[in-house]
Amino acid sequence: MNTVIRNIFLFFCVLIFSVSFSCVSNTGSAVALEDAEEVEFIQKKPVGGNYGVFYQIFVGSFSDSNGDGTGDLKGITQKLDYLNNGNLSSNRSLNIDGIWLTPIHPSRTYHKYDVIDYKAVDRSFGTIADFEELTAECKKRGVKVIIDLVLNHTSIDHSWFQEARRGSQKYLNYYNIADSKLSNKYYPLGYAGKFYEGDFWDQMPDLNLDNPDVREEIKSIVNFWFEKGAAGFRLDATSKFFPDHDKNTAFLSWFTEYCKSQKDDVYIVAEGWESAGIVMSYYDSRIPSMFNFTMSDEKGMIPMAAATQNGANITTAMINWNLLIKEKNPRAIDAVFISNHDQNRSAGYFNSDPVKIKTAAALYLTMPGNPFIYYGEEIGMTGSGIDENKRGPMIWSVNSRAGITRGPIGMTQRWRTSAGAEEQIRDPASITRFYIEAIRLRSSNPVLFSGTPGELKTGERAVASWTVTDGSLTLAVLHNLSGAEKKINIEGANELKGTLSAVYSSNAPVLDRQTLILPPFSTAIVRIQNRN
Ligand SMILES: [Ca+2]
Ligand SMILES: [Ca+2]
Repeated sequence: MNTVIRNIFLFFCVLIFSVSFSCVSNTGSAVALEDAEEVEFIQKKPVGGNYGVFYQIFVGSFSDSNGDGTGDLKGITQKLDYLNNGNLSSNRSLNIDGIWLTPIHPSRTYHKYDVIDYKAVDRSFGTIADFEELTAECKKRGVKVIIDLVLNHTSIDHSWFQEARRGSQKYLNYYNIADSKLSNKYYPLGYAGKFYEGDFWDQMPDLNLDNPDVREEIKSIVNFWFEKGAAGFRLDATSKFFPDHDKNTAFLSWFTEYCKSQKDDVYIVAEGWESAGIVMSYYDSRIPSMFNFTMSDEKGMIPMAAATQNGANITTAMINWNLLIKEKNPRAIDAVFISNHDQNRSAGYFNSDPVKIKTAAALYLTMPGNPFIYYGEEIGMTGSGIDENKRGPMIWSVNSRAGITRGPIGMTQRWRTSAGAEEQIRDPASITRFYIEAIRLRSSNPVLFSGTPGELKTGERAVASWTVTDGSLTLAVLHNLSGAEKKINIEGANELKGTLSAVYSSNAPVLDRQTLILPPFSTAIVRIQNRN
């Protein structure tokens, strides 16, 4: 086909898709472009600013381009069509908007949270040029790449620490050095009888983030990665920067301001694995996002809502959380997730029950803010216990080893999933296809990212429901967490905008005037008539 005819053809495909999508079918309506591999990113998502669905990649375990067993940056670039092929109607692509790469810098460990050089790429992962290629390819697809930045500590092999050990006063000041063992987190420096702080591990000396020279280094690192195409950062262990939470908030404020002065659209999300009250207080820094740990993990609110079929607690907590963080920073974006590289994989604690896995996904992929998917979650991969097990090889296929990594040395669980990404993409009943549909539903309704949530009472404990409003547009989001059909009266219900069903081939939700019929384990997005 010549280009003009092809473009016309694609235009009609999109038109047909748009119409069929607004009419809503829970599966299979959006296959028009499935085989159009040559599509050139014709369907940019309407999601703006720093809103987006993010995908966390544990780099060494994701995709191996050269067969040495270790995941690498070229391997990620090779898998970009799976992550975002630029075509929101495709059933082959997750169409995420952002990627978080766990640390890519030179390091002695497989996890690389002990950095030897902040301005280089670990040889096993590739080169700076590979990173630039990755970010350039991502940019074409509208995908932002944020990199893990570990500022609490370096590796003991970092040249700064080596200099400190040799007695350089300048570099002694880079770390938290004491004349005595101030706590059991202090270790002998091997110079002048001094001790250094190693909050996590004696191999990871804590940086002195009060030191202006260290801050200049950080500025230089930030600019270095902006130049290479990074859209922002995921900040590691921010609650460990100082023993004082107010000082951590002040540091985050300084860091955020500096990044914005260099790149006004920077996106930053921070890990502060602390209680909700402390995480909340860090929003005083006006950092865009903090990970919402309360929602994650086996006993967190999202998995518990799916497991216990109780929609009340999660709804109240989510609404209050969003209102409170936006009081502190009107541009705050909640960062919700159900698992990450430090937590047991969700498929494991759901006993690989696809209905529970899909129900949890439906919940968090329709909540306000930026959802973060942990790689492999979308294929129902399990992995729990020691950290290595949580970071296992991404299973691209169960029929081919191509691109599959060896995984961390020391992992004691074999990877477990009944089908890899390739097999699941072909199976409309799969977990992967459910994630694809849920992301499509979200991206087709940008207010789900940016809207302000409000209460929507149904009187049904097994229904999680809320509204999101942006300007004159209000959508109602309803999830039936139970195996019994629910009939819900929604005042002002105007139009069914989309549905999901965690039970494949079951009936889709139906809106009959103001009555919504929610079949078991289903989700509906309903537009509410403007009340003004
Ligand atoms: Ca490799
Ligand atoms: Ca520290």
